[in-house]
Parts: sequence; C-alpha cells; structure tokens
Amino acid sequence: MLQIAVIPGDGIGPEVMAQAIPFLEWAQARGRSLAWTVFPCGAERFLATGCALSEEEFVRLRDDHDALLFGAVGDPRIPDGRHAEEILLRLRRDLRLHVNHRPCFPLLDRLVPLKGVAANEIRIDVLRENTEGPYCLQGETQPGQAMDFSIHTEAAVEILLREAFRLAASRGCRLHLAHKANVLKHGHGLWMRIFAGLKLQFPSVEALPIHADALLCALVQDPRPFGVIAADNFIGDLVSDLLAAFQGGLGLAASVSFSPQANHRCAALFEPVHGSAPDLVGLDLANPSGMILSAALLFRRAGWEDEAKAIESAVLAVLESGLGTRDLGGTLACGQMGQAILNHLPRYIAGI
Ligand code: GGG
Repeated sequence: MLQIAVIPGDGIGPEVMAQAIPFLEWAQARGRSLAWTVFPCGAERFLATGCALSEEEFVRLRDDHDALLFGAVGDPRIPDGRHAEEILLRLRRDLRLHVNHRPCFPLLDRLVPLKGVAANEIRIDVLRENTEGPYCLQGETQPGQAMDFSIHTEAAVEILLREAFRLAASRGCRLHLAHKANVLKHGHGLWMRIFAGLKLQFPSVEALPIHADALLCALVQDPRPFGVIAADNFIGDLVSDLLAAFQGGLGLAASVSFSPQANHRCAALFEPVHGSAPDLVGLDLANPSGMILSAALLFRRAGWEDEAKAIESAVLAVLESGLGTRDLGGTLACGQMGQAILNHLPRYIAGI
C-alpha cells in the first residue's frame, strides 16, 4: 500500500490540491493500492498556534509515508516566510531531498513562446540541488550591510551531479552544468571539480560546463540542443522557471524532489513548480495542471506508468481542444479545468 501524505499548504495550494485528489481516487478505483492522509500544515496553523509543522507530524511524514504530495507555501501575512521554512525547506533538508527534478516537455506548439520551435523539439530535464547554496538560510544583517551565506557540500553536490550524469546517460543526451565559477570561486569551484571527476566515470555523456548567464541567453535563442541541465539551488530555481515558460507557464510545470540514498521511508516530494499565488486565492482562477501533473510524476515513480501517461495524455487532450485556464488564454475556472482533465481520462483507460 502506497501511503501518501497530502499537504495542500497555502494560497492556491488547497484549490489546486482539491483538483488532484480525484486522480488519486481514480487510480485507487483502477485497483492501485494507495491511501492518503491530509496534513493541514500551513500559514493558518502557524498564525493560530505559532507552529506550522510539529515534530510529531514530521516524524509521521517521514516514517509512515512513502511520498508527499505538496501544494504551495507562502502567505503575505508572514512576510519573512518563517512558516514556509518550517514546512518546505525543513522537509527538503531533513528528508535529504537533495535532487529536485523539473522536467520541461512542452505539450502543445501553441503554448511554446519561442519563434519557430515546436513543442516536441524541447525535452529538457533540470536537476536542481535542493537543500543548500544560498537557500541554506544562514546569514546576518548588520548595520550598513547584510550577508547571505551559500553552502555547498561535496556530499550533496555529488549526489545531485551523479543523478544528472545517470539521467543524461539513460537519455543519451548532453549534460550542461550551469555555474558562475568565474566569480563564485569557492562554491562553484567545488561544483566544477566534482563535475570533472564524474565526467571520467560517465565517458558516454557529453558533459559541458556553461556560465549560467550565457545559458539563459542560449536557451531563449534555441533550447533544442539542451538535454539535462544541472545547477545549484539558486541557479536551478531561475533556470527551471524560465523553462516553465517554454511549456506555457508556471501553471503547467510539475516537479519531484527526491533522495537517491534515503535510509528513511519517505524519500520523494511531488509539487507544482508554482508558489501560493496570493493574488489568485479564492478567485477559482488557478491552473491545477502543474499539481495534477505532479500526481502523474508520483504515479510514474511508483511504477504506475499507465496511470502517469493517461493523466499526461488527458492534460494534452484538454489543451488540444482549445480549453484552458486564463493563464493559458482560456476561460476555464480551476475546478472546471480539473474536471475537464478528469473527463478525458476514461478515453485513455480503455487503451491501458
Ligand atoms: N510549490 C512550490 C512552492 O510552494 N514553493 C514555495 C514558494 O515558492 N513560495 C513562495 C510563494 O508562494 O510566494
């Protein structure tokens, strides 16, 4: 029995999660052995109690579940994001979810904003280190200056880069390391050394370091030569949002964070790339596709490829029919979009 912890979180998180739950029910109805428990961790709880995720909940998440399905965190009432640190950054760090995989595979030509590039010509996997870099939350503010420290450990960098080499080898594509080692000599110098070492272990992979600023320019000019891009937490965050735009926007982008060498039960967290989007809350305008596609990634990781493909095909079918939420140029509300995707599932079940 696959035990899933569901954390809707803040902002549009609960709205998009409500659209993903029917896909869990659908998989269950098809005979897949799964169950889920909702954890109400988020800003409301933090504001009411001062605690966003209790120690007891963390231990239950880690030891009694196989995967987390996560919505979004972030709330303007907590401008320093302390509760988000307690939830998402804690889960990423303490579940050792070093690898954040953000696949970019545009579904529809119409949604690709680049001139002369077809959807099926772009297939890029971004692997972003998920626990360190400048997001280690260490630093200080002094009179007249502020500092954010950036930590890169050999262990975490090697885990991330080894996964990137493995993925590039299995896809038979190029691997780029996005870096700024010309200025970030210590941290990114370490990335470059580990990258060079692993390159010797994966001789079949064409592995190329590239300055992150030049990479952004090259991606917009022509994303077709790129296959796998590895990056630290900060650069990976920026690159993957750019690539989400190639898919049609943040509303369509899904991700998984995982621990390749976990010695605890819960080693993967699935979430849309988008955040809590406070400006959309309560308007029923959010696009639930990234959340639903994150559930598809979860099914794929569980080995349920048929269900994962069926969901992806259903999203494509909805987009091909010209329907979509406002961010995609359509008129559907969040609930209508979720229902439209769900309505396209039965057609694909027959072929499974
Ligand atoms: N699903 C990704 C997520 O929630 N990330 C956290 C984040 O970006 N928070 C900022 C915000 O929602 O404003």
